[in-house]
Amino acid sequence: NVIATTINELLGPNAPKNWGKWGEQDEVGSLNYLDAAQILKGIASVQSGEVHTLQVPIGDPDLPDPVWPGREPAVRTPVMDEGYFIRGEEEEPSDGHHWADDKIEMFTQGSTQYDALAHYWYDGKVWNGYPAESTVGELSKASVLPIAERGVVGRGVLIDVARARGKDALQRGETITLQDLLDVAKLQNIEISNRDILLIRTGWIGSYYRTQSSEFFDDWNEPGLIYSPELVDWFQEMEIPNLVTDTIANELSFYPGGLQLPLHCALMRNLGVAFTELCQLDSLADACAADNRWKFLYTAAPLKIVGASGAPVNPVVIR
Ligand code: UVW
Repeated sequence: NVIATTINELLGPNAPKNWGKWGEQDEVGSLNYLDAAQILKGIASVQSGEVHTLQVPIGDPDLPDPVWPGREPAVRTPVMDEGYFIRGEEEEPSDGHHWADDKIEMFTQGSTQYDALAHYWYDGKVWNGYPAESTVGELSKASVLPIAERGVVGRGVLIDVARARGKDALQRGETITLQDLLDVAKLQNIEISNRDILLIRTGWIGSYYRTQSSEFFDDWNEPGLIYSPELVDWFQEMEIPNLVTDTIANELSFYPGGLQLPLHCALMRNLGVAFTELCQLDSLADACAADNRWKFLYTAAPLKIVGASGAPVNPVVIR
């Protein structure tokens, strides 16, 4: 029972990898699984035509955006509005038109977002074996841009762990194992199929908006999926293209022993699984539970930010 002190030690030299699977120049990884057949399966799962958007609001002045420690909530500043005319700070145009403009300052991963595949790494290499030096200044390989240019469309499946545990939300540090995922799928009477986009609900982000509690930011330890070799093998065998959750980090924030975010390394860096984080899944989950249909068309178009480590997105689900 050796306690790993580094990610490299935890995952080991034979950690499963999809490097090279889609060529030496690939920058979108497991999203390659989302071919035309998967898109048609997604479309075929639409029955009621109802739409759910999964993004949290950006820049609410009354409730700071939930962000990872070290990041700051977005700040929106109005740079033009009627006030400028009232205060005489803007000359009155001769044709009488007035207008509003805003600017926004935010972390590219400071809201619901797609991570670039080169967002997180260990051992000097990012996704597909590109050198860590390719991240200096901007991500010249596997930035979020190729994901944004591609777009993400496929069949999604929601695994509602919070509901299965009879809770509004999991607690800090509460774990989800592979067996838990499979058990909840069984309880929901569904099968997770190969190449499904996997959405996991913990209720965590929903609880922030429900309670509006500043304690949310204390004692940082989000609930979520916990690393195990079986879990990583399962993701690889199932060809899961995209993991979507309602937590900021998509996994238990600290692995027992203190390692931070090993699944970012095992799934994103090694297998090329796209990460969509910080979603609001509560209304989608209520709708799925109401008619016991947990599969749907999932679409997402992150913003095309050149060289960025992530980009805000408002995923749209159609049931
Ligand atoms: C970190 O980068 C720490 O987290 P995330 O991938 O959740 O943005």
